[in-house]
Amino acid sequence: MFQKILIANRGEIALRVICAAKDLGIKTVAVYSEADRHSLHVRFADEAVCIGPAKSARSYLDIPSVISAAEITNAEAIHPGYGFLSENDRFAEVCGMSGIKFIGPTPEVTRMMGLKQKARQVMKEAGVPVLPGSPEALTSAEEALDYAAKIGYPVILKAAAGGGGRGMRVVHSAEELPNLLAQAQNEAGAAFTVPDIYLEKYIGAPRHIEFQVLADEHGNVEVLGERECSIQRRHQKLIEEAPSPVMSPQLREETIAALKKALKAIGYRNAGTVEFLMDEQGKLYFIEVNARIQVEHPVTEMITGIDLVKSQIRIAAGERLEDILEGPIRLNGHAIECRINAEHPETFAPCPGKITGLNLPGGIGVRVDTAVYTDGVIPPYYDSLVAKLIVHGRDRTEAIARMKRALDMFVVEGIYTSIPLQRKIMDDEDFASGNFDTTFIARKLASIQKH
Ligand code: MV4
Repeated sequence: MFQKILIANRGEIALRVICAAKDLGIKTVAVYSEADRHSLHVRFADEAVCIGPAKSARSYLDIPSVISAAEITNAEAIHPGYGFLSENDRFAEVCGMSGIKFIGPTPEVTRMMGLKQKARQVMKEAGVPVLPGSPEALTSAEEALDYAAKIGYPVILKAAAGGGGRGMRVVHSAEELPNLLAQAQNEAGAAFTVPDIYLEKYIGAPRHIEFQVLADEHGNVEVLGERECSIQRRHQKLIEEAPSPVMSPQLREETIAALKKALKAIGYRNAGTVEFLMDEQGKLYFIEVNARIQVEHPVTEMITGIDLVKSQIRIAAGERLEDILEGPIRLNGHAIECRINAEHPETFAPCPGKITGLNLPGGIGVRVDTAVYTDGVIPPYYDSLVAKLIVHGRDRTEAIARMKRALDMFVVEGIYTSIPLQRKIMDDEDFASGNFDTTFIARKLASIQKH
C-alpha cells in the first residue's frame, strides 16, 4: 500500500479523499490555490503545498505545478477527484512518466472514453444497447441526411469529443439539418481538439440512469447497481438517488452482465460510471462513460456499504477486487442526495460569499459531505457546490422523510443556497411517486418556485 498520496483537488471531494486515506493509514498531501489557503482540505491533510493563484488554469489545472508538489513531498500516487485533471489523459500520462501512480484509468482508456463514438462502438460490440446512429464522424450534409432519413427524425448531433451536453443540436427535419450541422461543427471546432460531429436517434424526455463500476488491474469488473440522475437543470444534477425507482431487477441484471463484458474488453481500470438514457418504453441506451469518481458516488456507497474512494486507492495499489469487496454486492434500502449549491433560488446565479451561520443536519441515516465551516468563504473561482446532503432509509419513502427533516435542519446563513428549492421538490407529488424525467425541473420550476 502507498505511504503517502497527493490530492489534486479542493472542496468536499478533497476532504472525502483525505477521509479514505486516513481510513487506510495513508499520509496525505493537499495542494491549494491562493484563494484556498484557509480551506479544510489544507487543514486536515498531513502536508499542504500552495500551487498557484486562484484561477484554476494556473493552479488546480496546472500539470507541472501539481507534479512538482508530488515530487517535493514524495507522494507515490495522485487522486484527481472529479473535474479539474480527473479525465485529462495527458495528466495521467505525465504522472506515469514521473513515476507517480495516477488513481484512475490508464491514459489510453480515458482517451478512448473521451471519444464518444469509439466508446459507443466498443459498448455495442459487447452487447450493450446503443441508439442507432452514424458509426463515424459526419463528412458532409448529404451523408448526415442519409443517416437521418434511415434512422428517422428527430435526431441529435453530438460532438465526438463533447460530453455534458456541450455542442449538441436536436434536428426535427431534413430542412434544418444542414444549418444545424454547420453550427455544431463550428462550435466543436472552437471548443474541442477533435471537431468531429456524429448523429444518433434523439430521445425526447429521457430518464438519466447511470451504473457505477469498479475494475481492478487483474481484469476483474464489478457493477454496483445504478443511480437515477434525472432531476437536473441545464446539465447540472440537483438530486440523485439509488436505486432508480423505475429499474426492474431483470433490466438491472441484464445491463450489469453486458457492462462487465464490455469493460473487461476495454481494459477498464479503477472506478467509473456508465451513463444511459431510458426512453418512455423503459429501454436503456448507452450514451457515455465517465472515467472518474463522481459527485453523486455517496448514494451508491450508502446502499452497498462499499467505500468507493477507498476502493479506488486499493485498486491503484494493485489489490484484487475480491479482497476489496469481501463478498457479493448487495443493494440495501434507498439513498438520496441533494446538491446544496451557493446560488440564488430563483435565478440560479452563483452566490459565493462568507458563511456567517451554519447548522449541519445529522441523526440516523444522514450524511453530509462538505468542506464549509462557520465564517468560511465560498470563493467565486470554482463551482458553487456547498455541500452534499445524503440520506439513507429502508425504502424510498423513509429516505424522502429523512431528506425533508434534514433539509429543514440544514441552516446556511450569509449566502443563498438551493436548500429551499430542494425542500419543495421533496414535497412534489410526481417526485414522490417516481414519475419524472430529465425535463422535470424545466416543466415544474415556475409552479415549484411559486409555492
Ligand atoms: C441525448 C438526449 C436525447 N437523445 N442523446 C445530454 C448530456 C449528454 N451526456 C447527453 N445528453 C443527452 N443526450 C440522445 N440520443 C438527451 C440528452 C439530454 C440529457 C441527458 C441526460 C441528462 C440530462 C439531459 C438534458 C438534456 C438533454
